[in-house]
Amino acid sequence: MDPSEDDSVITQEVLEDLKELISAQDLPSAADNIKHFLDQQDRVELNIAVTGESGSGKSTFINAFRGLEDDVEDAAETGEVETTKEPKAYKHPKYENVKFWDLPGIGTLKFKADEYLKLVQFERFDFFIIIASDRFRECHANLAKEIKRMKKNFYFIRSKIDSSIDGAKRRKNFDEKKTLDIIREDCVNGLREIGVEDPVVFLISSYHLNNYDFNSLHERMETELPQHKRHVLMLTVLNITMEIIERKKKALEKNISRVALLSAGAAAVPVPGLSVAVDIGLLVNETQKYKTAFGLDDESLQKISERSGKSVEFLTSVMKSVVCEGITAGSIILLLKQSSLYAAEEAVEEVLNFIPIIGSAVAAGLSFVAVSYMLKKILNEIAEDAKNVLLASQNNPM
Ligand SMILES: Nc1nc2c(ncn2[C@@H]2O[C@H](COP(=O)(O)OP(=O)(O)OP(=O)(O)O)[C@@H](O)[C@H]2O)c(=O)[nH]1
Ligand SMILES: [Mg+2]
Repeated sequence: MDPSEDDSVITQEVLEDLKELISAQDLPSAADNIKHFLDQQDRVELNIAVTGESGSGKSTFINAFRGLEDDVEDAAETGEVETTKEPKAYKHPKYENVKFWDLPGIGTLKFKADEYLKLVQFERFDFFIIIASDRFRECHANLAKEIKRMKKNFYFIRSKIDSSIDGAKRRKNFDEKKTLDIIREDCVNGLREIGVEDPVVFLISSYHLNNYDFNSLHERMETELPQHKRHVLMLTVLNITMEIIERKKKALEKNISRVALLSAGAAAVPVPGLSVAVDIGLLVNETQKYKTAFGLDDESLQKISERSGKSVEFLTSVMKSVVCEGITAGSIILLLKQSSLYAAEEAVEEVLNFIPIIGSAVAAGLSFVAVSYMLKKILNEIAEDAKNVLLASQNNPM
């Protein structure tokens, strides 16, 4: 979609948001509460346990999820021989509160499932990922049963799907869909037998996360997490499919009303030449967050380049958003100038009904509308660029 088509930023939804954010408070108290909410959101922790038999691909999956190659510093060690003997936490490179816990392989332990879970201190995990690289076995059943008994959630992954497909290709009458169905059925039946209702099995290749079921796995994790943890899981995922980019955009969009109101709060400074007063630093920061979340910062582009074999210059050549060149107070003011032109009088008036502060009301109303408009436009453009970069990394020649 062309971002300019989406001018009507003051939708009913935004007004409802605003009503709720302000409720009976004055602007400074509402801004304080929002600041608290956003600070908390940045500090939310997520602890994801990855378990399964030794050699099933746990460490490789953790690296792939974090967008790291297996052989870089900070990557979880992987290999043909047993490598993970103690629970070890790996932080997400951009969101350090998100930790992936690489647990020892279940097959080699002499412990029973309940002892194993106690040993790894299961309470600290938000949920488990059980990885199986072959048939569904008793050790998977025991572990799944025990995790359920401990009232924790788990997701069952059948890994190394790329090599299963390669193997099946050698047979006559190879049919990819049939092969995948058979693999899935085996695990689904195993889980059903131990009493899991509607079992779901995710077929994954850590070498090609954008294929098979990674997207649905991530979507499912997101919907099943408590509300306050969803945002951070959404931010951490790599932009490897169009669906993920869209979901990420929706998650960031939810904060726009809050950030717009906060920017019109205590730290608002009048912008010369405009009848708005905003906290420019906050807006620079928020825009930078979009860029990082969509993997358009220098470091992420470098990694995409290494993974795809396409040069950084080629990847940046498909980016069109003005903020991709660099985000400064000056560039934000320029965008704000354009956005305040779009701030229709009726919209400002509607907003004013909710911002009951005499004196600065008009400026606050106008600022809210202009900032909301600007952030939405930037977010749309950056998400479009993320899609362009994704396509460029997959298809185009160098
Ligand atoms: N083809 C293919 N190979 C994989 C995949 N994931 C892992 N492997 C390979 O499987 C082997 C074991 O992977 P690891 O990630 O070390 O397995 P692990 O479960 O962490 O093993 P332990 O730490 O010993 O319990 C390595 O040689 C990986 O390269 C995958 O998606 N596809
Ligand atoms: Mg390992």
